[in-house]
Amino acid sequence: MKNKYSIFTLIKNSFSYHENWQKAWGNPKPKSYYDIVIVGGGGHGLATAYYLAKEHNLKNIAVVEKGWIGGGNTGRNTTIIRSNYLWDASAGLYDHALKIWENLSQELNFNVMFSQRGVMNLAHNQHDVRELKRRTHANRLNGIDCEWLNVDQVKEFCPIINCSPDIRYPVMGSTLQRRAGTARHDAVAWGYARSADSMGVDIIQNCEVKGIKRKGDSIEGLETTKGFIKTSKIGVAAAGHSSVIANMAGLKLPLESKPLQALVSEPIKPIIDTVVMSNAVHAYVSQSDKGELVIGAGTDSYVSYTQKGTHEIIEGTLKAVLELYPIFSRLRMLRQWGGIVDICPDASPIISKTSIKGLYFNCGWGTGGFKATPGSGHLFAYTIAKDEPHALNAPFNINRFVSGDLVDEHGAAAVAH
Ligand code: FAD
Ligand code: PYC
Repeated sequence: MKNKYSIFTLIKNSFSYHENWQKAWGNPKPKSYYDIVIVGGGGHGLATAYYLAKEHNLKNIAVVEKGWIGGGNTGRNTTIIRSNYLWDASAGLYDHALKIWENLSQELNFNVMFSQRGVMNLAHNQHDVRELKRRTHANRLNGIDCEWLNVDQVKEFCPIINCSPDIRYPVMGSTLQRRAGTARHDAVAWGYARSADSMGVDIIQNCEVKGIKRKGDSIEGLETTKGFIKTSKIGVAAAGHSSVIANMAGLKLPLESKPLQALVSEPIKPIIDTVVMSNAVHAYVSQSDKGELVIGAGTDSYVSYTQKGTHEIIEGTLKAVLELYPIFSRLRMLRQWGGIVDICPDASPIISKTSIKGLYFNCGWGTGGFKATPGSGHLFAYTIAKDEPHALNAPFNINRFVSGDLVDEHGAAAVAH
C-alpha cells in the first residue's frame, strides 16, 4: 500500500478521539444565542465551522447535529477522492479540495489517512474512450494530473482486472489520476471537530432542527429538539435532507433525495493498491486499510429517505465486479448500508446565499461530496463570513437554476445519473 500511515496510528487516533470526546467535548447544551449556527455535523458542516473559526476569527459558533457527528454520509461513503472533473468550474472546486487534502493530517494534527494511491476510470466502449480522453485533455489544460492508459498499461497498473476482449463490457483503456485516492471517512469528521472544538465552537449532538424562524426576509433562529436557538446566520450542510430544512424556511430547492448504497467484503490480504471506477457498469472497488474490499453501487431509481437501498442494485454491481475481477468470486460480503444523497439536475453542488438574508446552503453533492469536504467547508465558511461567494464557488450559486447557467458536469461519478 502507498499509505504513509500505519493502522496503529489510526487505532491510537481513534482511542484519543473517544477520550477527548468524553473529557473535553461532552455534549454542550446550546447557548441562547450564536452568531452562526451550522446545521449538520458531517464533514462539510464541521469543516465549515473550523474555517469560520480559524480563518475568519468568528468564535461564537454552534454545529447542531441530529444524531452523532460523522454518522451521515461522511461515515457511509466509499471515500474516493479525485479532481478529474470536466468543466473548469468543477475542476477549480475539486482541485482546491484535493490540494487541502494533501496537507490535512498535518494541519489538523489528526491522521485522516489520506492515501494518494491513484484513481482509474475504465472505458468499456467507444463513447467512454472518447469521453474519457476528452476529460484527460480538459484536466491537463486545467493543470490537473491525468493520464490515458491503453489496455496493456491498465493490466500493468492493476493486474487483477480482467482485460479479456470477450467479456460483456471489455476494458478499452482507462484514465489514471495519480494524485487521487482515499481517506479514512469518519476521521475527517473527528479531526475537524476536535480542531473546531479547541477554538471554542460548540458541537451539539442529538439536536435536531425542527423549524426555522424568520422575520420577513431575515433569519431569527432555529427551533430544535434542545430548544430555540437565536441566531442571525444559518449555514445548512445536511446532505440528503437539505430540501426538508429549506422547506422549514419556505424555500424550495431543485434536489432529489435518493438512497446510494455500498458494501464491504470480509477482510483479505492486500490485493488492490489503487481505486478502480467503472461508470458504465456502476461499480467501483478499492481496499481499506483493514483489508475489506470497498465496493460501491449506483443510486436507487426512486426518491426515498430509507438509508438502505434495494438488493437489485447491489446484485447488478456484484455481477459487474465479478466479471471485471473473477479473482473475487469466492469472497463473502461482510456488511452493506446506504446513505441518502441529494442530487441537483446538473450533477453539481450548491454553495450559496439564498433569497433569505442570513440563510446559506451547502448541498446537492449527490454521490460525490466526500472528496470536496475540505474545499467545500473552506468556501462555505468564506461565503457565510463575507456574505458573498468566493470566486471558486460563485458558479455554484442557487440562481443558476433560474438563469440557466448550469454546470452540467460529466465528470461526476456515473452513479449520480
Ligand atoms: P453528512 O455527512 O450526511 O452530514 C449531514 C448531517 O446533517 C448528518 O450527520 C445528518 O444527521 C445531519 N442532519 C440532517 N438533518 C438534520 C436536522 N434536521 N437537524 C440537525 N442535523 C441534521 N463522495 C465522494 O466524493 N466519494 C465517494 O466515494 C463517495 N461514495 C459514496 C458512497 C455512498 C454509499 C454514499 C451514501 C455517499 C457517497 N459519497 C461519496 C457522497 C458523500 O458521502 C457526501 O457527498 C458527503 O459525505 C456529504 O457530506 P456532508 O457533511 O454534507 O453530509
Ligand atoms: O464521486 O468519485 C466519486 C464517487 C465514487 C463513488 C461514489 N462517488
